[in-house]
Amino acid sequence: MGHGLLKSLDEERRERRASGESFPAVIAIDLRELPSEHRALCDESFTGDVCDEKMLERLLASYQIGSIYHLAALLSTRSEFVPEIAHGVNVGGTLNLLRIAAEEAANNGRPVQFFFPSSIAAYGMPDLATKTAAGEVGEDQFLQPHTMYGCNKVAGENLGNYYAHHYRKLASDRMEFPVDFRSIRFPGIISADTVPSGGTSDYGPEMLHAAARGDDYACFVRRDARIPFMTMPEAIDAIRRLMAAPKIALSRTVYNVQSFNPSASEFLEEVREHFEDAKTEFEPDLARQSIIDSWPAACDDAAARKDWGWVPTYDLSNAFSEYLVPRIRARYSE
Ligand code: AKB
Repeated sequence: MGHGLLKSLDEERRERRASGESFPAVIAIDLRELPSEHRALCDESFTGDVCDEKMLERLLASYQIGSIYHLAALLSTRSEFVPEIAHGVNVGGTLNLLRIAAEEAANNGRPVQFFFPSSIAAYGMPDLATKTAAGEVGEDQFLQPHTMYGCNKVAGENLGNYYAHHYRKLASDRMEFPVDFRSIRFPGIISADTVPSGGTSDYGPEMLHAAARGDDYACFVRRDARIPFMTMPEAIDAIRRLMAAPKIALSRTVYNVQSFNPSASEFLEEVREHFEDAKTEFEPDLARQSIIDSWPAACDDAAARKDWGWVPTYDLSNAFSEYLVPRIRARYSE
């Protein structure tokens, strides 16, 4: 997601600057040094850890910050092996950045925009019958997550809402609304360019990329497993669209989006439309399957459509034919 966002910001940055307009500097921070092609997409890049408060304070002292896009996280599967570490990164890191945003806003006298990628992991469907009956789940339903990652995402959303509306409520020198917090609960995301790791929705992209490579794939969910997905370009477009929306148009701080929600076997059928020899077998991992069963089959994204013009670019079929398969074939033919 970080690479896709840098690419999108860079496109606008070059366009605006070429026409003589100003565009804020883009500063990227990652745990590991950015590859050279990513460094070319931003004005400066640093290696650093969102849990390192001293590093963040040094950054605060070096730049005037207008917007923060906070993408650092341990995903759902990895977090279940190290839940306390996940809490430290996913919530501690988020809190550090929210504090930076609020202090910067107070320094400059204007709110700092803050994008927080939440997740369908924030939901906790109590059982399969309820999941099936619930259909499209709204943003304020079933918010009892079954994973540490989901708990962290709900905590991040609530912290963002606090910094946006209630920060230092009793302090006489408080600033009203220092952080313009905006969040999207992302479904599973499928990229043609990268294969994710550490997530539980990874079975979709893993299945597709394995088929494209001609590799065997043991799918760790049941054939009937169903959650919402979208493509990476749609996720990046949704972030940019939400962050560009006038604040007055936004009725909430956290939004659902989704593009398609196939079962795992429907997903495999689509894969085999393009890679007919795909050697995929279903070998459910019951523990990971229980995470998928706790996530909604579909999300109601009416608020995002109404408030800031979210519309999916693809359905399942044209996501494969127009984006995923052409890009993946090119990637594996290199
Ligand atoms: C995961 O699977 O953990 C993530 C997510 C759905 O937020 N991709």
